[in-house]
Amino acid sequence: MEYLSMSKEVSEALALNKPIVALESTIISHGFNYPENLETAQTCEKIIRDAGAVPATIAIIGGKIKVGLSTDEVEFLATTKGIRKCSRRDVAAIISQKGDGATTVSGTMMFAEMAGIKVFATGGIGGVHRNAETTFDISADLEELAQTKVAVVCAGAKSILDIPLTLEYLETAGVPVIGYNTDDFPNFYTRKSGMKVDYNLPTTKAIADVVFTSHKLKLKGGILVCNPIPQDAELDYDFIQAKVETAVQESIDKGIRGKESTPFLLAKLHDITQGKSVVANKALVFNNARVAAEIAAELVKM
Ligand code: PSU
Ligand code: MN
Repeated sequence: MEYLSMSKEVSEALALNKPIVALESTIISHGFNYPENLETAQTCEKIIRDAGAVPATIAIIGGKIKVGLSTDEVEFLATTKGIRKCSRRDVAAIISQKGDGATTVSGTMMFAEMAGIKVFATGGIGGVHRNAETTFDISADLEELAQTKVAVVCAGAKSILDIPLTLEYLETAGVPVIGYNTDDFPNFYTRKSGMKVDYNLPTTKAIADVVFTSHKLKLKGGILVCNPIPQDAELDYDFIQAKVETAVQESIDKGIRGKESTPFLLAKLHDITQGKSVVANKALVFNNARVAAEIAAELVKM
C-alpha cells in the first residue's frame, strides 16, 4: 500500500513469522515529557528485543504510515512540539496533508492490523470518562477495540476514567477483557480497581491461545489483556485516588475538552504527585512490553 512504510526489520520479521510487538507514539509525544519520553520509548524497544521479539513503534511521519521507527524518528517524535494526536478520525486528514501524527491506541491498532501485527503493548487505554453522561467523552480506543483485530496489553485504565462504565462499554462492544494472573481489572497505578476481569489466565501461552483462536474464528475486534503494575511499583490507592480527584476537578474548572483532556490529566498528575506517577507509569509500560513480547512469542509457535 502506497501510504504504508515498514522498516526492514519489521518486514523481515513478518516474512519469517518472528514475534512482533507494536508500540504507540502518543505516549511519546503527549504522555511523557522530554527526555523521559525518549528514554521510555527506547527502553520499551530494548525490553521487547531482549525477550526475543521485534518492536514496531508506529506513527505517521511526513504523511507516511511508519511501522517500525528509526532512532531518529523516535527522537523526532520525542522532541518536536505540536505533533498531532492521531486517532482513527485524524488519519486521512494528517496523511493527505503530509503531516506528522502520534498514534493513540486507536490509530496504532489500525496500522498494526494493516501491517499484520497481532500484539500491541501500551500503558493504559482510553475509555469512558467520568461525567461522560454530560460530556459524551468516550475514547475512540473503545470503538477501535470493537472493530480492529489486535490484542492490546495494558495495565487496565486509570481513575481519570469511569472504570465500571468503561467495562460496560467493552462488554457491549464484544471485547474480551482478560487478566494476566489476576481476577481484578487493574487500575493503572494500582493493581486493583474493585472491578473484575472476565477471564483470569495464568500464562502468556494461555492468552496467546485466546488470540490464536479468535483469529482462527475470524472474529471481528480486539482483545484487551490486563497486566497489573508490578507490586513494588504500585502506588498507594488512597494517595493516587485523591490526586486524580484534584486533577479531574481542575480539568472541569478549566473547561478542558476533547483530545486535550487525557494529556491534560496525565500532565497534571505528574505534577501534583511530584513525579511519582511518572515512575509508576514507566514501570507498568515496561512490564506490558515484556508480557506482550512473551505473548507474541507464544503466538508464532501456534
Ligand atoms: N493513557 C495513558 N497514557 C497515554 C494515553 C492514555 O496513561 O498516553 C493515550 C493513549 O495513546 C490513548 C489516548 O490511546 O491517550 C486516549 O486519548 P483519548 O482519551 O483522547 O481518546
Ligand atoms: Mn476523549
